[in-house]
Amino acid sequence: MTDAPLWPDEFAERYRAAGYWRGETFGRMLRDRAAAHPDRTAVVDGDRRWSYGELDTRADRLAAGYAARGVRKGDRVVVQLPNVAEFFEVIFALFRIGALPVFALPAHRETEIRYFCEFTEAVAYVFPAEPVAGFDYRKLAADVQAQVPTLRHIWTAGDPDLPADSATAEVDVPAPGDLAFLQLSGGSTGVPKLIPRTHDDYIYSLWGSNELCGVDADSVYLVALPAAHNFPLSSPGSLGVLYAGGRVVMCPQPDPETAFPLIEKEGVTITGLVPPLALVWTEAGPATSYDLSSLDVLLVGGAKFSEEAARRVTPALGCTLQQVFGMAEGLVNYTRLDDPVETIVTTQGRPISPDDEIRIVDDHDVQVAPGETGHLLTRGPYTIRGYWRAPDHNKRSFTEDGFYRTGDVVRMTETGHLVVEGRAKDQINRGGEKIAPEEVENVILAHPAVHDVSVVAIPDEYLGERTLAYVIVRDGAEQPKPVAIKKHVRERGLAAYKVPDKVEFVTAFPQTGVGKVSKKDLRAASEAAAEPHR
Ligand code: J2J
Repeated sequence: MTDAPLWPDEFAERYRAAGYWRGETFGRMLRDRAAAHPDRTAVVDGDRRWSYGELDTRADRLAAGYAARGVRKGDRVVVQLPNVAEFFEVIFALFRIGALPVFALPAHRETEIRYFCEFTEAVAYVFPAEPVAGFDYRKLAADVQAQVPTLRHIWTAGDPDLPADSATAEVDVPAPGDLAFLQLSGGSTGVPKLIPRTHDDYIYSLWGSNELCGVDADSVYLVALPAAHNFPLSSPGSLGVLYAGGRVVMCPQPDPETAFPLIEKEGVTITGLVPPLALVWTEAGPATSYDLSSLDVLLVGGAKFSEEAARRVTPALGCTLQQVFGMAEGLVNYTRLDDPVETIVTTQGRPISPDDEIRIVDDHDVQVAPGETGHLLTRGPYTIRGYWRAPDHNKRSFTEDGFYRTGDVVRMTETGHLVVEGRAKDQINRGGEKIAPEEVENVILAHPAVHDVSVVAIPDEYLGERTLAYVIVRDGAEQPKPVAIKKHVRERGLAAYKVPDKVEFVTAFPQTGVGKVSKKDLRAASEAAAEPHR
């Protein structure tokens, strides 16, 4: 078994013949754009404006720097950067030499970063030079390096020692069918899974998205969500807009106070938000003194957007709403810009590609009747065939004929649009941020006073879901305060969004027939107990 199970030859040939896989690479793509329009602005970050020519030159210099320090094709490099221009310099430099960025999020802390470095046997970790939201990554970098023997280098973004001043190093350039990077899965297991994406397949998802989202060289995309997340990266995201020759504007924070002035100043035409942020923008829109008239399209996805909230977007912000239901594993669905309003506000869209195969099945993998609700399975030209180095898990997450089990419960309308009705995977979707209960449970279990724990979702008006940890205290131990459990999770080095919102102490969990904790019963109990809160 190879690290990354890719498409069987017959599929690869079909996707190439159909013109989905164009034989491009990210390194080549930037070079071509820079040659075609060197002076056009590619990236804006505060007062800094990098043209395509400048981004291309910077990526080349940094690529030479990485290569000169021994980073080679296929090596993994964990990249953890906020929404800054250097994000693109770093990833294009790595793409050029065929090294694989592993896309960490700025919120990740030591436990997650150490795991990514260890599991991928990363040779380098690239982190922010300056603290982000009060967190200094330098100590984390040093601590992780001390623990992970493969990690030869820790580099800040824009590291002044890095660009090679010698001639460009000889590099073994990647082929279109090679892996381009490892993206993170939302996860439903103890540790996050890594998603291997190739140049060919990801680039198809970019230009396929561009066509459906009206992105062209005049588009200006605001990166409001964390740049490394699959949604703002590729749906159509910063990389889609760079593919089209448009302009990418980095937004350090997604709140209206930060984003609205940037929309006015840069003439932003398109951006993407998770539902809780879309609600905040919708509330702030009508009263703002900033001119938002350039904004044509607001994409909302990552979690279910309620019909009621969806209806308010266009009146409040004056743009078209486009719902997007996507996943870092591949499949992305969009409502079409010219869909009837009723379709836009009540569905999560339909797939990018005519060759995205959709199966909706019951618990026994038998296809349900048209219009019925079931588990969504999918296969296609930009959906992975397996996670990276996870053969056992892959047997569960993929069918024998290569369909990915999304864990989402959906139905299909007569027009082929999907409506997300629920979820079968053990995952919590906290306003678009995905949490694997098992990962948090493992950390809480390490607390000396804890005998057992179960982390479940509770409904939340704003976030959709929040997290609740049910804790059983060890015999003879004193019951800790809820804040002590939260502090423990934080101190063990997990991202803040994984810290349980609520902690409750119980003496027993509901049991399933086979004697396991019944998450379903726990969830039902918590839903019944949840008071509407404001
Ligand atoms: C309900 N659930 C949704 C939606 C994602 C574009 C947009 C989003 C992601 C993303 C992405 C949903 N309604 N509109 O990668 O390119 C839930 C589903 C799905 C999971 C994937 C993109 N949009 N979801 O959110 O990998 O449960 O990708 O399987 O983070 O988010 O999460 P993720």
